[in-house]
Amino acid sequence: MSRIEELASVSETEQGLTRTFGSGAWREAALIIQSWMQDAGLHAWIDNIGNVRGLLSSPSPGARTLVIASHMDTVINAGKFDGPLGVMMGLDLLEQLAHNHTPLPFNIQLVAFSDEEGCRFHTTYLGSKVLAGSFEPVLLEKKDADGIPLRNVIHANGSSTGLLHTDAIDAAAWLGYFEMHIEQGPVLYDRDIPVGIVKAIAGQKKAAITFEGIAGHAGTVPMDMRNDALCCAAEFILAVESIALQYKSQIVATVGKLEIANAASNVIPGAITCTLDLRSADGGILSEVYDTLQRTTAAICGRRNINFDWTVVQETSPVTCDLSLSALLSGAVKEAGYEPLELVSGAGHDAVAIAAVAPVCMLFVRCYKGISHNPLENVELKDIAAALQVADNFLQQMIYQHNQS
Ligand code: HGY
Ligand code: MN
Ligand code: MN
Repeated sequence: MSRIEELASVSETEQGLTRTFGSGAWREAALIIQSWMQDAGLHAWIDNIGNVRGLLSSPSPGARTLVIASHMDTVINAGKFDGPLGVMMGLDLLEQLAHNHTPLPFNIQLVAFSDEEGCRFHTTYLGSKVLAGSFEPVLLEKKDADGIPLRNVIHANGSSTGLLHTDAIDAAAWLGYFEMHIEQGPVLYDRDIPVGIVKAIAGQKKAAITFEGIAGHAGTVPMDMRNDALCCAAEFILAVESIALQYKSQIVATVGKLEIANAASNVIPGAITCTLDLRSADGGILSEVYDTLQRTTAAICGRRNINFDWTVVQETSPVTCDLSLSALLSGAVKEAGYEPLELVSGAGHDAVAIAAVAPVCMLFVRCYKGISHNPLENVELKDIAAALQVADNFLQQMIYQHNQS
């Protein structure tokens, strides 16, 4: 918990916690985490995408690798547990294994991923994509709000974009992936259970939409002669809400960012850019709602004589967690004396990127009222202890099973 508090003080903003890819605070946090890994007896390094990596090696030649990970970057004005909690709990587990000199039948690598949230370059999983070997070089051209390409930020941190491919773990070398993370939802809190097993992670479709109208004088243009881009965007946003509501709990839809170009109180907005974030555990519903929204947007803009541009930012299919790892995790939950409750994650996680190359499993930890992406995010120490007990049971079971095979 003291490490969580220390990391929470490493922010690029005076007030609150914001730590985005490549910032000074992000670099400082990486070095702190690396030093903690070294003190715990792990071989630790920072790779070319900024992941902090700590390795406990098995004496067995050709041993495969179990990765225990979460992320060290945050959203804007974040809570202090989303990401860092999973890394710090993994550090505790490996610290114990190193301290006890537990002979490992497989390698265990702890990873603090450099960019899960994607707040700076609007594309998530940069760190986990490098580890999975699925990082697309075209991402290096992505620019932040100041027009700085990702490539430049990587170089400015002393890393080489040409070596990113060497930071991947070969597909054949993966044994599995285990992530501990706060639930970021209210189910565990409402059910009064400290931990949950993730059975699937929702798919996502993200888009950036620009509405082009005609800027004008707020005092002189009659209402029926306007091409007001903001009124058009407002109708779009309410359509997003009403269409998603028709699917009840099967989908969530959010317009989280909206920017008015050249905003002024006496100017009719001429250009608007906003984001769309659609999530569903059902890939069919996700596509159906996405297509409906595209058609609806065209109809609204047609009626209002507004041009629009729709750019896909990210699409990830729903991910199902590995059944045998999840069964082991479920046994570990029962062994710790808790009800093994399975949950679908509406939030995305680095496990999504890793699922392409390895079996993944996730353990959720209860958080206060499910609040997250908010400074009020909180986790009780007793729930961290419960989750660590479960995770230790899980690891001991994996070690036992591999020693038997
Ligand atoms: O947006 C998400 O689902 C995660 O917090 N990156
Ligand atoms: Mn997270
Ligand atoms: Mn998050």
